[in-house]
Amino acid sequence: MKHYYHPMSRAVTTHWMLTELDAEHEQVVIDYTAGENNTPEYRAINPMGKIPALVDEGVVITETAAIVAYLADKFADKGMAPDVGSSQRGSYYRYLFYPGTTLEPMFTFNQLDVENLSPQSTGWGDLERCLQTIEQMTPEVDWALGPDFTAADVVFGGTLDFAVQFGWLTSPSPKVAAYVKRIKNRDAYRRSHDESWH
Ligand SMILES: N[C@@H](CCC(=O)N[C@@H](CS)C(=O)NCC(=O)O)C(=O)O
Repeated sequence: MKHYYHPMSRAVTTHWMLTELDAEHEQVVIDYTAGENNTPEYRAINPMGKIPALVDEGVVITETAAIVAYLADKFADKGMAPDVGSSQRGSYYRYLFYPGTTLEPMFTFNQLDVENLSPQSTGWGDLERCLQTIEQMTPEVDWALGPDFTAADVVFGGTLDFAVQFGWLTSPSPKVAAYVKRIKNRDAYRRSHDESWH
């Protein structure tokens, strides 16, 4: 597997997942600050010019959540995804999809301070609705799906961690702050993130 990565990017989340799994891979640093993501070679892998990307047996996987979910299934013996067909799998998908489809656009639009967006017609509603949902989805103790840490935490918890780190989420509730702290205390998190994140 080739993992296309940069330490100051969303690829830290996929790198963290690879570290949680102890998955053997080749790390290819793409310095997007120097335009290395815009070469024809890299655009052939991901026409979006975005990192992370994972190439496994000739198949390209892009999108952080898709890479994390793919790895959880590939290394199923590590127990980072609930069984297909189980009801927990439904909750799992919610944690996997919600951050990319709803939280990320909401945080982006919120930063841009765009006016006149109707929460009824935008898929991400608005900040207030998202904050209530984050609060409801954040576990009081342990992890998103219960006592076991799963890929749901890498995607959902990773997004909350990013949001706090980059000031998109300025006043996390005590419950959210405690969950992010539990995430940051994981050994694999600490091994995969620069000290400035710890
Ligand atoms: N939807 C993508 C977003 C990835 C993304 O935005 N990556 C940024 C770095 S965090 C990037 O590659 N930016 C370089 C560019 O767009 O030129 C995902 O979830 O993986």
